[in-house]
Amino acid sequence: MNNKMERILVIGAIGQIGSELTLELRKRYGNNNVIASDVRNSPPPAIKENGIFETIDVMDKEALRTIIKKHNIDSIFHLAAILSAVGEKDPQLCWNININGSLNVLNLAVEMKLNRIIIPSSMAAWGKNVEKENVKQDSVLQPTSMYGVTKVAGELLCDYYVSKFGLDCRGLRYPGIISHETLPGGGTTDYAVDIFYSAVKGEKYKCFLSENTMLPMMFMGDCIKATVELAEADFNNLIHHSNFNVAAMSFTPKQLFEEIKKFRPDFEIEYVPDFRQEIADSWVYSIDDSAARKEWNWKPDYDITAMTKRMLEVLTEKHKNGLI
Ligand code: VAH
Repeated sequence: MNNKMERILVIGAIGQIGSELTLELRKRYGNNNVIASDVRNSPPPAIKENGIFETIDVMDKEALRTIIKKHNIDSIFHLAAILSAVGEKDPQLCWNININGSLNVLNLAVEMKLNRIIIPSSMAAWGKNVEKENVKQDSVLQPTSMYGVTKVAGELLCDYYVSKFGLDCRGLRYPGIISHETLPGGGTTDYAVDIFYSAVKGEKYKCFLSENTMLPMMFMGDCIKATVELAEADFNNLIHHSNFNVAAMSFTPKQLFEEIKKFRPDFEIEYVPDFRQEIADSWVYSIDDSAARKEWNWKPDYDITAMTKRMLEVLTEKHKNGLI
């Protein structure tokens, strides 16, 4: 298996994770070796000005083939997906994009003999009949959201392509990701990002989850670190492939509110749960990531205090400069 990763395509490079992952990969592999792409033709300046951007619909297999050939791509990070909240409003769209988009990437990877494919999964892969605390790497997967169903199917597809075709395909189950660069789009954990924008603007935050909704979360710095470390790990050391548990912290909206209040004493919140409460209630409270720690030395850097401090620092500066 030739598993050099030198010419990289990021699909979904305008998204919350894809935009920051593209910048990190360009730092590590060179601006001209990391092609950013998205179905939207509106890359932020940081992406547009320091490398190549292509508009691609991952549902258009032939267009994707053309871009892979044009840029001599050998590895793909596929981050384009419909997330949980949007997915519950349009389950057919969620299935179609998340599954058929991934199938296009996997089939082209085999046909064009690509070296490495990264397709993330999510903590949404768990649902009923599973331990809520420290869910194990190989626990039962019975999600009740369409997004979660697509993540389980995606994990199984990736592992099938590893065993059937010898494809080097890897993935990790992201918790809710918190970041200050690109707003998330359509997730259930997005409250943990939105709340910081209200805090720095001095506005009361209306939280769409109840105060005691415990969920696993991760700061973007750790999300990028985990994604790159898994992508660069020696394939021969990996026992798992498509579905590594990764974790950093777990908290409730109330705990996050209390943490922010340490820095912003006047901050206020109200809890008005909406349809996303049912999705959040189907998810686990915390994750056992011992397999990732053992197989590729995973270790997070940010806890709730370090994350809160960093989010408030950056967003306060952006607010002062009229950027948000
Ligand atoms: C979502 N942020 O809320 C995503 C993520 C498990 C959470 O997959 O849908």
